[in-house]
Amino acid sequence: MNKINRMRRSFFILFIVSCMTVVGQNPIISNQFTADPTARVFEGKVYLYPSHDIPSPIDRLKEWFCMEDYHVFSSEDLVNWQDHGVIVSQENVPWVAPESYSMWAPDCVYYNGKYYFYFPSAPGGEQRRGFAIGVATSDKPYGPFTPEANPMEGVTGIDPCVLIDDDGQAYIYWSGRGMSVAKLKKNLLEIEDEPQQIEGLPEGFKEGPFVFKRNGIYYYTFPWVRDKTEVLAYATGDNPKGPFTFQGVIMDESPVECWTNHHSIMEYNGQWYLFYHHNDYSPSFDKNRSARIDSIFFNPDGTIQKVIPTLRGVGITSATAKPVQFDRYSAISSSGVAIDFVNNDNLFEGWKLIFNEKNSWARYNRVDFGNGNAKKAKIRVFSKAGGNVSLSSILPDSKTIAMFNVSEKNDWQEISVTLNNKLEGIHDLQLTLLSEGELQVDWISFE
Ligand code: FUB
Repeated sequence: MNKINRMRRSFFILFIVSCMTVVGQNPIISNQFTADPTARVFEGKVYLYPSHDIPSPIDRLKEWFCMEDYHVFSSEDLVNWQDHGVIVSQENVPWVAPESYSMWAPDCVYYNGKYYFYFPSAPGGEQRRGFAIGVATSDKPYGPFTPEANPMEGVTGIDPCVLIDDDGQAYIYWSGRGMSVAKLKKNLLEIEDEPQQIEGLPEGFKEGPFVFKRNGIYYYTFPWVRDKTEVLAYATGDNPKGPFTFQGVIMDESPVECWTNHHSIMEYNGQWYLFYHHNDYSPSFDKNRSARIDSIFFNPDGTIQKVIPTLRGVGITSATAKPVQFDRYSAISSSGVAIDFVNNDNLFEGWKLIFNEKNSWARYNRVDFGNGNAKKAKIRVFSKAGGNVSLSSILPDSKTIAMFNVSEKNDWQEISVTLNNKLEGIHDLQLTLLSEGELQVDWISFE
């Protein structure tokens, strides 16, 4: 396929996927892999610029990172995400080596009426060595973006991050051959001074810098191999170029040993959030990763409280818009609950809860019943032995709202019951198995 046809195909794919809405707790995007999530607030919405991991179509990258393009997503509630489709692809950047599949971690900033999308990739032709960083510009946060013909001069590496300071001066940070910073010229396309190394960071492999300013403090945050896999760590300083003082770890190693982590931190509607990735939809191959969000909190002295990854994630789930996925629980009983994929042939179909002990339970917090229009609850359930499950509201007050009597069946079944109580506003819910034997739950919906 020649370059023109490849570009046509990209725009056709862009047309098909734009306007698709993807809903998620953690991981937040369920229609594709999304790594290295950089989140920015533009025009009152959150825009997410992740890398786009794919299973490699070429042998050379079968066991490595493989990315050919970038999508952008937006959300107003951090729950419902609109996929705006492909904004930059290796096929429409003149300097990127064909079939290099190296569109690694990006960033995007707004400056003087334009959006600047920074991305690393493998240069082709004469320049072909290591990684370079390119820029694409747009009038809108969701594109279309026009890539510059050449990568930035004097910037060799990966994981660009741009900070625009309060005085309007922009700085670019990147990794590869150490952790570097340089001032950007007013055009945001070129560096203004010699890159310098960041001082004050701990020994050990580091990458993925993300720098932000809060209450006059510059936070230099980064993935760091403290032991075997990456943790997220941070240092602080009073100058955008450092030196910085190492402060500690924001997030420990992934419990499922995803070797990389990569993050961004931003404030939206008065709450700070950490965007990061694990390999939820690809448990046996950690180069196919998925973006997650959890809330992050600062102490009065500006230090950061450690973030424990959750499945429930952030935001309020509408009771009636989509089924509620209790497998993305807020809490579970200390025994008798397991989680597994619904369909091992398509992991993007998500997970199910498996209750296997009487009185085992799972909680799912912050479900919004609005004005109380929901009259019925439906459960998708699998139980060869049959059994009974109760659904309760445990906050703001404690009451049973539905009982499901599940008959024996060697297949999934959906059971609909009338709610015992009218529910209004936001509730924390609990599902409890009241019988012996195994019972699996895919979801609960309300109408
Ligand atoms: O996504 C490819 C690379 O993995 C990123 O550039 C690194 O930060 C790591 O997340």
